Amino acid sequence: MKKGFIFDLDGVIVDTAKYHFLAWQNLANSLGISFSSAQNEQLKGVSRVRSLEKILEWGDKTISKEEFNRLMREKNEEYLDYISKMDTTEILPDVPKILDTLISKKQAIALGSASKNARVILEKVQLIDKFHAIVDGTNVSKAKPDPEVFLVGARQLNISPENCIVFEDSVAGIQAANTANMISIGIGDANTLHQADYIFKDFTEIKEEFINNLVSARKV
Ligand code: B16
Ligand code: MG
Repeated sequence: MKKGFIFDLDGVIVDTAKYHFLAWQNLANSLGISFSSAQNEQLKGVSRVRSLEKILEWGDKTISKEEFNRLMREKNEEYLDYISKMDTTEILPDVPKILDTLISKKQAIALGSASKNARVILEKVQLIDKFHAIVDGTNVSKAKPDPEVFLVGARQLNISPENCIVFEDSVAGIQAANTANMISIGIGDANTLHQADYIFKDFTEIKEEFINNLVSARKV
């Protein structure tokens, strides 16, 4: 049976959260706002606009629309500078292995990310050719936990949502997959991702038998 396997990017394929953190932290500090790694956790899977809104809320700051746009641009320029130096060593453990396993089983593979920089990152880590569809922050208007990004992914793969499986590291992403009526697989901390149908610390914990079961399973 052909299923649709949809992968989040940041936190699932690569750890770009560390670069978002550095860039947001510089921006926050320039405004006199402190920004911790715990706050950065809360920005995972959140769009760029909403991330800046949250930082300003935390710092109790109001700024003009022009300054907001300038800060967004500067943050992204710094982030792009970090990701321009990325290479295949930044791929998270066993990601190429699972992609190749799915390809060998003739499964459909999509990316479902909030990032507008997703294509550049996939090119830098040389994984772009493994994906049959790429849905990112440039294709969708509603942020996770809205299911739009995954539903568009399913449509592009031409697979019905209940035959799709989502790999996600964020709570909002798991909620989006569940709302889309897809099988949700949390990659990361079991307590944080308890709403997922299945949870693994990382892809090294996923055995081929599990993949085989997914290929033949239906969401109940
Ligand atoms: P950009 P994901 C998300 O990626 C990140 O987790 C989140 O921290 C970031 O703000 C968002 O992409 C937008 O990224 O500024 O590059 O458009 O986890 O959905 O792959
Ligand atoms: Mg993520």
